[in-house]
Amino acid sequence: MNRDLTPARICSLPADAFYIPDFISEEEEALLLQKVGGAPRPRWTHLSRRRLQTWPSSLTKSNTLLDSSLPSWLITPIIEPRFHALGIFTDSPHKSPNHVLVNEYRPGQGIMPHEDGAAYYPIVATVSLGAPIVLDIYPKNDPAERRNPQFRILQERRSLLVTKERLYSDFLHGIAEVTRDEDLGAQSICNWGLLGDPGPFEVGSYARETRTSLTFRDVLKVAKMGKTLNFLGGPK
Ligand SMILES: O=C(O)CCC(=O)C(=O)O
Repeated sequence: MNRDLTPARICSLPADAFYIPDFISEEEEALLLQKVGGAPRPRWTHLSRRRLQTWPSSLTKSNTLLDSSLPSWLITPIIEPRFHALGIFTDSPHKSPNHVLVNEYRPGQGIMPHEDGAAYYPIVATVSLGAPIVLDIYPKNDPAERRNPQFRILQERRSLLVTKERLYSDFLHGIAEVTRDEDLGAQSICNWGLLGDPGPFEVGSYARETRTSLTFRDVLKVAKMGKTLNFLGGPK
């Protein structure tokens, strides 16, 4: 896998991370933002520092996904044809993502350093919409280092970031709760050489605007509905 992703590899990171600017077009971005914005209100979970949609549904307490399709707007054109053409989920058990989290961050919002954990196959593909944001990467086993990220990845709007393997399992990731991302440049941003247009960031900072992410994952445990009904005492 990843033959076509080789030029997108973020070489200064431990295996493996890939960054592709302009992964989707402006029209596709506008349509995706319209679909996210048009989702019924109960789809949103309001957290203290961001809001979230979970597609097709939240996992059960035992980290199981009840088998159900993703909506078509999350499949085409991102998963099919682009992820499949790049072979992004070729090694994962279901050969395709079956779960998507939609996170929306307003200026000043973020997400604490965390790991995605054992519910998922260790690969995450993130499409950024609306505005850029910096993702911070921290070593997992060194709490003293939590204040200073070891690596910083700048995600432009419409870009794709794929993180997997060691970067998934041995590091934490988070987004700072700031209204400006600062200290930007070739020395501090590990994918600087892969940016589609570094121009707007060359002044060294930018003001945050509302940024939405679509994070595609493969949940390992999937329960077929029939089995779930049996479990719930439904028809045998
Ligand atoms: O919005 C992002 O890019 C990161 C989201 C994230 O860390 C997560 O969903 O676990």
